[in-house]
Amino acid sequence: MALLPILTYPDRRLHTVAKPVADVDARIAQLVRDMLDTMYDASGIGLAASQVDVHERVIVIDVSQKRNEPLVLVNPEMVWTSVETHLNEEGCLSVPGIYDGVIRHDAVHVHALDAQGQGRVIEAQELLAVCIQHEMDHLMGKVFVEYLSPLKRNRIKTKMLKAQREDTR
Ligand code: K1U
Ligand code: ZN
Repeated sequence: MALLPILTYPDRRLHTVAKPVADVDARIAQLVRDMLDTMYDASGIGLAASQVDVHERVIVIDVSQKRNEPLVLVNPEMVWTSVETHLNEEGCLSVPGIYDGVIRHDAVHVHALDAQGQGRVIEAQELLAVCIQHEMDHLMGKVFVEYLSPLKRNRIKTKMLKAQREDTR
């Protein structure tokens, strides 16, 4: 089992736009295994490759109660979003300890490849839909705090930097 270090906000590498995966090969299979290990170890429901400083379009998700239904999305493309939206409470493994409301589409449809390079269509609602939108934002270099007001975002930035300084003492 390999745990990958997770970048923490406001690390500028989190704002890198991820590139499409050219080949779903053994390197990607290993990255997916390591990302799943890292997500489960951190008690997250999702993780984007951008968060572990790999800037390629790879996401892992598991929103199941028993934490035994991993979903792997390589080169995901959002093909449909519902008109209906909701305010949802979100957290982020790159912004530990911060939770706030973000408006997301209630349902989304996504085309992606799985860890074997097979094409998949995912029709998602509720928490899975929220998580997919959050993770796809990471691939575009966007962290959920960027939806918050500049005042809140700056407070979060200051809090994160203080915590990081204290951690390195
Ligand atoms: O991308 C990440 O940093 C993972 C993130 C995913 C996510 C959580 C909540 C809403 C949208 C996306 C997390 O897993 S944060 C930790 C967590 O497990 C959690 C937090 C709030 C609600 C549900 C789960
Ligand atoms: Zn996140």
